[in-house]
Amino acid sequence: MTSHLMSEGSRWERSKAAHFRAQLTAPTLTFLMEAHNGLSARVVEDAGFEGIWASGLSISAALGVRDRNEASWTQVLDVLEFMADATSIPILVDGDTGYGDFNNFRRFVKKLCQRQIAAVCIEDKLFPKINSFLNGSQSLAAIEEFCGKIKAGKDSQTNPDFSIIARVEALIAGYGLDEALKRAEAYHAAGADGILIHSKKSTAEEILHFAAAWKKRAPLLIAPTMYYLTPTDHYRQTGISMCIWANHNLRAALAAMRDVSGRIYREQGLVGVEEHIASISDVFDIAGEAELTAAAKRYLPGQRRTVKAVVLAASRGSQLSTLTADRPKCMLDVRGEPLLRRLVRSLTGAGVRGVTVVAGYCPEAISLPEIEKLINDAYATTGEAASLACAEHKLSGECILSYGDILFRDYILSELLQTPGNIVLAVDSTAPESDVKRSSDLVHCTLPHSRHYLDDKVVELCSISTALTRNKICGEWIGLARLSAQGAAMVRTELTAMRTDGTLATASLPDLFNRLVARGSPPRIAYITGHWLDVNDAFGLARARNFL
Ligand code: SPV
Ligand code: MG
Repeated sequence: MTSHLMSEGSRWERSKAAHFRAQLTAPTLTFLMEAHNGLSARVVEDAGFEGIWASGLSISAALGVRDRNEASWTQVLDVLEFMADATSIPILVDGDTGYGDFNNFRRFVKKLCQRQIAAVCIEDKLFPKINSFLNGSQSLAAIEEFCGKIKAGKDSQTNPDFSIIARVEALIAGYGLDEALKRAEAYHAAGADGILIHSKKSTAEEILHFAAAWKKRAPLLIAPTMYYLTPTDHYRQTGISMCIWANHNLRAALAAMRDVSGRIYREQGLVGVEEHIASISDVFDIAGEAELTAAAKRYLPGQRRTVKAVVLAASRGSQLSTLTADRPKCMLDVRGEPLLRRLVRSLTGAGVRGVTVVAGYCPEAISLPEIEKLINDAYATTGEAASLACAEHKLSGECILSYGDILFRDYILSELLQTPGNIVLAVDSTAPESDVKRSSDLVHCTLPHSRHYLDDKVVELCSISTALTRNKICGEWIGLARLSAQGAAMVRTELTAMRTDGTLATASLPDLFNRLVARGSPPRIAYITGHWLDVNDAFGLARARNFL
């Protein structure tokens, strides 16, 4: 195949195979580490290895079958595809005996090239093979037949850099050095790119004798599973090209899984194992969540921002009487779900990531998996600004600020996210005509709501208070605000100033916004018309039930 006809995939295929071939023919010793699925392959690459041994024993064991060609070649191919997709280093596949005769092998080779596999190793035994360390018949293939298989493979590879390693099993089958050398010579002459000489002895003696007699006629590979005591430098000195650590990830995983399963079974709990196992975020990391986040920023316009949220949910809601005897009002049940869960779902549904809830009254009653909880211990004697100050370290970057007792239609949050400004307050302009509640955060703004769809005049806050003269009221703040990164910094600065001048403990969020107005940094207004509610009393709770 000429290079201009190669697909995008083929060019990458070629580079992994070329990398392997360069390692194979280099005068230095390269190490290949065993992997048996996408995860373990990624672990191998992350550890720093330059190549992977896709072990037949390990892949079989991970699939729950014996290393006797019980897994079909297409099943193995599927595993290899995951491994190749998960990594960028070359993979040498343990191809057993090639899954049949020369014809089966050449089809296998073509498929491996398509799957970006760099090289395959086939052993000179008979199908179905058995693992070299099992007692039982290790019948060798006829030399001529095996040479034909190697030739067929070399003639079929669609990537010129793909390598075929011939594995000599003469020592495993109990033949001597001469038979091993004769076979290696024949396989090399048939076109093998390298020779894997295998041994089940507990010392490296026969391997080192073979290497000395072989005299680097072709690259030599070994898998010192049984003769693991031999210092690695001996292989270097003997001119061995590749050393395969053949099954150690599978064995490590087996021991660890047994240990953790046994312990959880015995202890009927997770406390004992938690600190000994990988964290969930570790699992997300190795699966590549970070790459997806970065890609989403490139490709999804709606996800270019990372917006966090701080929800203030410290108060009991004393007007709710016994309903909040054992929980804060944000945890009141509204049609089968706590208010706060609905709020958090609205936030995450709009793309907000990282919701921090500041609790106070009955903090233990606030338990939602997708939030981070902070506690304002002094909630009984302090106000909203003090609760916000508990989450001060979260006020960096873009941030939604919300009361914990509100519900709103989703479009209101989208509207808020789209309104430019450093600090933007969602203000309901319908409230003054309907039911202005005693405790409402009423706002006076630079302009009333024009209600013209295309009106994009900038409206800013003049003042916010529970007591405004009627002619000044432009609406009610619904308890939802957006802070840009700069807005978050402004709020942090103001909280510090309030702490310094002693007003922080008792201040409300409206107090904070009024201070920003006084400083010449008034929050901006995003007008809305209804479609939200807050829960202050039993009436509010009933409205919440109807709202849904
Ligand atoms: C494998 O890893 O499947 C091998 C090497 O073939 S060994 O098990 O050591 O024979
Ligand atoms: Mg094998």
